[in-house]
Amino acid sequence: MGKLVLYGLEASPPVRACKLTLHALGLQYDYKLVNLLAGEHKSKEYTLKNPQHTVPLLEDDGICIWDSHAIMAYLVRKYGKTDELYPKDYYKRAVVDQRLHFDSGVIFQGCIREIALPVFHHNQTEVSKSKIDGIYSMYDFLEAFLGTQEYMTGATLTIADFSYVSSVSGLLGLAPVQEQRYPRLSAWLERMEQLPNYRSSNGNGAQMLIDMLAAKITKVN
Ligand SMILES: N[C@@H](CCC(=O)N[C@@H](CS)C(=O)NCC(=O)O)C(=O)O
Repeated sequence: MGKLVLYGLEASPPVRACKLTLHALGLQYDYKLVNLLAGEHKSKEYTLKNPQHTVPLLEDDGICIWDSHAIMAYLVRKYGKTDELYPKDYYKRAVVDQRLHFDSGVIFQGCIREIALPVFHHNQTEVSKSKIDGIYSMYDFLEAFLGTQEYMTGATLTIADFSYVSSVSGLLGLAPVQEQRYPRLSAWLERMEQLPNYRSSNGNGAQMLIDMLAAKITKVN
């Protein structure tokens, strides 16, 4: 097995999704902190590894992979003892892939980045109500994706659940998931919180993001 290094910072949702995957697979790895607020991701050294200058970045024996969804899929394919977290079956994999694309395009880009970027990089202190409404529309989809199943793609846990819990858990300060309106989503969140290592892989970092947003945002209008 190669030497794995994960580059990231705790508050970042996609970094936490990779940490959940690494722990689920029982993989040892080194963790290198990249301080985005200090601009460390724009350094020459880092952009040589990841020209897109995002975290997470995974180094596996010298090869570099970035984007959490690509990293999680790679880890399961290469190191998983079974394919359960990222099934080989064409249809099951298509469902997981659909969920992952929804995370990239809607949950992370449309909800988290749209709010976090102006707040952390342009000192914006107000968030529009339409952005909060957008989060609730996204929750409506997640409630529908769950249907009567326990996990985001069916009866078993997959990397789609890691992706979604890392994203949604950081938004709970701005848009709490009310049990009455979202019974399936709120039960799923509780189920995910029972995962071994949940706190160290995701819960603590999600709370950091909630606190960082709360410290900056003074008004929703
Ligand atoms: N789709 C990417 C998103 C990665 C991303 O945008 N990460 C943020 C931190 S949460 C970042 O690195 N921002 C710095 C930048 O874009 O320069 C993934 O899943 O890895």
